[in-house]
Amino acid sequence: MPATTHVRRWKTLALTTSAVLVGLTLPAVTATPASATTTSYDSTYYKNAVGKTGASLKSSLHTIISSQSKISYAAVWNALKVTDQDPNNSNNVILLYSGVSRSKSLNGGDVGDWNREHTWAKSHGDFGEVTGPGTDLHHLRPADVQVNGVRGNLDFDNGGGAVTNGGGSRVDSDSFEPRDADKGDVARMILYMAVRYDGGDGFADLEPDEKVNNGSAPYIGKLSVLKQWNEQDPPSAFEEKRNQVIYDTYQHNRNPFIDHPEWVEAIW
Ligand SMILES: [Ca+2]
Ligand SMILES: [Ca+2]
Repeated sequence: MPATTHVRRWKTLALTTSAVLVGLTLPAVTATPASATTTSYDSTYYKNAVGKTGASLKSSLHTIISSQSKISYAAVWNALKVTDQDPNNSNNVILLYSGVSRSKSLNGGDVGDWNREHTWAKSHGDFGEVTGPGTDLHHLRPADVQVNGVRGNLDFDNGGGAVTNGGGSRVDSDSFEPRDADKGDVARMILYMAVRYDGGDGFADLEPDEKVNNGSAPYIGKLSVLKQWNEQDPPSAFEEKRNQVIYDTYQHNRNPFIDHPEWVEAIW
């Protein structure tokens, strides 16, 4: 799909309002140029990236998002209780892959608990749990202990059998498919990691590729599927709020693909 489908709702409303005010016919959304995707950060946070494409855009975004605060792995527990709070129940968090709402107090390692899922599996590049990619909230999510175990370090692809209590997620011998509502989230988290970590800070250069069975290589596949998922499941209010909380409270950097999902196609 073209990037023009990603026009923000408020932008469409603004067009509607101005069109009504001057008595003109509302322009079709499909006629809006791709550059119409705008955020309030374009003239500030993203000012050195706006207008670029390809390797130049990726490089600019790397520089921008690498300026950040970092937290310890122990501190991730409490951070996730804020970033992933259930909008309808402040005692709970929403779990990745299953969509289940579960008590914040059930964080741990037992059956029925939730734990800290590394969407970019930590073995792919072997960055572990030291402060760095292993503690980067932009790809860490609460997940059910057992569902997290099923995902393991699998690459992402379509297909497989239903994951038990997985909310519609699927798994086979070499890949994991999140439920539909998490597909775009996963794609944007993986691609954030690829841009953020380029090998210059003592950690591996993380990159997406077209394979499954990447094992311990610093790659995650499949890129073509992640690109589809980014289009299929655009950023939700939950995902945008999470990005904002990480920016405001914890790391002071943003996931550019939540703000500008069309930048996925502009780079890859
Ligand atoms: Ca989503
Ligand atoms: Ca990289």
